[in-house]
Amino acid sequence: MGPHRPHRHPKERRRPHRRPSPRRCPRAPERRQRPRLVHRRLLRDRSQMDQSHLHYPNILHAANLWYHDHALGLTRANLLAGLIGAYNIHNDDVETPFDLPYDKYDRHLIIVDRSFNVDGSLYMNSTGDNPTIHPEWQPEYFGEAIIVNGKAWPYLKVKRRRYRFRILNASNARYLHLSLSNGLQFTVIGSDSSYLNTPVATPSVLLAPAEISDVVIDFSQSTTNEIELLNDAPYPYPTGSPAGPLNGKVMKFMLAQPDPTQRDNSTIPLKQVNYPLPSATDATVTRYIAMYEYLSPAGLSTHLYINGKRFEDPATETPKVGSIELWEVINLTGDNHPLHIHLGLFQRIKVQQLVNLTDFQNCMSANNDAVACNISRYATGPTMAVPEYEKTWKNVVKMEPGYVTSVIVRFNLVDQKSQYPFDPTAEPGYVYHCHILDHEDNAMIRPLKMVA
Ligand SMILES: [Cu+2]
Repeated sequence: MGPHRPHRHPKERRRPHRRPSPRRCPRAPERRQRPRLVHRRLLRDRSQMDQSHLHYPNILHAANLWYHDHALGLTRANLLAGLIGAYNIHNDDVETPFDLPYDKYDRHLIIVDRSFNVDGSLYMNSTGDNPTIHPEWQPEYFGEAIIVNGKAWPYLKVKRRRYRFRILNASNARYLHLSLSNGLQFTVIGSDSSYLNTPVATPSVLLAPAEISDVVIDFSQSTTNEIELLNDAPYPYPTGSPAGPLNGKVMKFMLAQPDPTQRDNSTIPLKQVNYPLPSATDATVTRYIAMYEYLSPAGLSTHLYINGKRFEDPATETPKVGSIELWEVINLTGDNHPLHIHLGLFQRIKVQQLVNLTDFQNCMSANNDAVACNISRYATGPTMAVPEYEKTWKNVVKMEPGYVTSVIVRFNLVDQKSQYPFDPTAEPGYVYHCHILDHEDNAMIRPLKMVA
């Protein structure tokens, strides 16, 4: 959940300034009722370094988050360069009784894929697939090496006990389907934004870009001295190239010899939190959100839009503060997209395949209206189960290609069912977007305007 910048068109950003200054920040709107989340200040004395102050009231429930740059049209390059960080909200009252592994047994694993030049500098191809349309944009960045916490294919020495790992997929476009080479299970205790009501044991987790899995691994159960963390997600997901020998390996755990004197007092609580379950009957508004990808005559991607609209077109998603909505997300593209909604928290309740997809795509391309195109006639295919480890309030949710994904979106505080302690209707407002950074930049992103 990044800080929100005033809306600007990508092209505007590339227009050379008369007095170029890489440190220049946009001025903040006047300080009145606007959320403290976006409070910033620009020092006017150019001889000093410009500063920006962001105030986070941390009123969210206990949560695994991250923060990153969000420059419009340039997010993919800025995050690739490393402008990212993990961010936890901790609640002693809720979490201390859990007795989960803590301190040095509670680790962040921030996973990205990157390519490098021979001198070790980061490599990003800047030649566009359709250079006559866009000189430098490619639909997805995939790196050759897998990097964890800044190191390529690192190892971590661990004791034979429980560890907690907060695993973030901060890749631009790569999905990660993670498993352990000796078959050891993950016990998933939380996702991006929220604990699960009940922990879930699973041999693998699938993380789209920006998703987080909060897991416990019990190395005392290992029958081997080394365990590799593996990835077998195709790229692009789900029908791209299979992961190979380089990007199929993530890192290695090297286990210490058993030590009978060592005690592990940590636990995994059977019951964690008690957040409300998602229900379509709570929703007061239904929205249809269609994802489109546009191709050149040669079949190469030129850009992607949500609802066939540009980012700078007026906001069409205007939820009421405190409300709960049902969003029917219709993925008409060939790839999975991780949808991220700023401010709102959401989860999938149904993932249903579209039948006669080409007919429906043709109608949507011509009319861009799910109701007029009679979506209920097409949303009748088999359903796909939502993994148990994702059944909580999240800020990023995967959208299957050729499916309608029904999500319940909350615009209030999940744990208290109360409204925000700031005015979310204030400018500059919010956005929702695909969290494949290359898609978000061109231009799978739309404004989200909260109303009273
Ligand atoms: Cu996307």
